[in-house]
Amino acid sequence: MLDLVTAKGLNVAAIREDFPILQQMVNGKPLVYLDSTATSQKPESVIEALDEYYRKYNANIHRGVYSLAEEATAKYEAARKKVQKYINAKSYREIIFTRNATESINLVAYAWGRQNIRAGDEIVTTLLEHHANIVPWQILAQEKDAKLKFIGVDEQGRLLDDEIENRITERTKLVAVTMMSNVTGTITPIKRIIDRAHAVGALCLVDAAQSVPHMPVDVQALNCDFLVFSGHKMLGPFVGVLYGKRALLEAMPPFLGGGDMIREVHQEYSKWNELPYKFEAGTPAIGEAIALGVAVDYLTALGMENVLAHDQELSAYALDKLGALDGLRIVGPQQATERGGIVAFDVPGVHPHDVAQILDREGICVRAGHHCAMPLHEHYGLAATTRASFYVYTVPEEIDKLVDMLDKARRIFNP
Ligand code: 7TS
Repeated sequence: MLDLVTAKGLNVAAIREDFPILQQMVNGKPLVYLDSTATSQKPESVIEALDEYYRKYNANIHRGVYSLAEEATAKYEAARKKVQKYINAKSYREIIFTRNATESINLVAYAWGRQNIRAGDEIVTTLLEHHANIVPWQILAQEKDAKLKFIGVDEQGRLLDDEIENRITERTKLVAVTMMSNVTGTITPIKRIIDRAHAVGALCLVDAAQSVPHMPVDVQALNCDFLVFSGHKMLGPFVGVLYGKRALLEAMPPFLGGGDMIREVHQEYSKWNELPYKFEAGTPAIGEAIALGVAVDYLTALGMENVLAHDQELSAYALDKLGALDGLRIVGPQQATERGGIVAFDVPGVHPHDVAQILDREGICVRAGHHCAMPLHEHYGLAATTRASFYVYTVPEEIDKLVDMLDKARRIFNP
């Protein structure tokens, strides 16, 4: 086996060998997958882990006393500890498996929000957010007669410093903010925002759906109160994670009621299970969580500093090449060091869906639309953009193919 990392960083040629999907042709052309922001591809080891669970020890957890169930339980709990270590949480009890980042945010909005938000309170979010980090707060604010406020962005998609200061006030109870935008790729000044939230006595929830897969994240260093992400964006299967500080999770009522989240059930009342099980009602995605542990192993072997450096190198390359195309408008920071491996743009005179369709004929996968960030697109006066995004298996030649085809598309539509 070739080394996945060398002194120069990621050995992308070797990494690509681990991803079976990348070996195929699409529409007669080699697959060029530039949509890892939506979901990442999976290495052989992750696919094998999922396959092995279903073939060899498929059983429900936490109940059986037979060997198969014990093996499934041990591996599920071992995966939790891998995730704990990966984000440097203090305790495995602070790691809750959910369906995805969206469900993790809703868990906090329902369980913490309904207990703690009152009329007149303020929740602060930003214009960079994915709908998953806006809509649950809108629903909560409407229900409680609270107010949802937005921190704005400058022309390069960076959060406005003065609004970080003056939108977060004594009335703020929660700040819900992304660590990396899924449209502009902006890396936000997350530590400063968390500190500002704490200075006014508010809590901070970090949407790490794009950052945990692409850069080092340490929840103790950040001192965030909640942090959410999705396994499927970080080489793993469809399972999500909620991190929460233990004292907060202990004080919160359950989100969903059912099996596994209880200690005792009587006709009149129930007693809740200890953490993290209090928030894992019903049978969880067992094989998926186990395979997420294997994805964490893979990313850890690569080194998250190396992953970020690779993404930013590709971003710099893409900004340079795309920037040379006449009239093309790139949204987000001009400096690759201020963003991750995500580049969204507008090709004047060509609808993003047409762009994506033309690219698809060449085997190139990009996203077209508002990327579940309508407020940001509205702010920029754009109905939609085309988005290319990169990950550990992306090579510069794929960006060259994208740029060549965009140039052709531009000339077809604007003769
Ligand atoms: N937060 C951010 C920043 C995201 O990018 C996404 C998904 C979510 C939350 C929600 O994650 P989920 O796993 O619960 O769906 N982003 C995208 C995207 O950009 N294209 O498809 C999904």
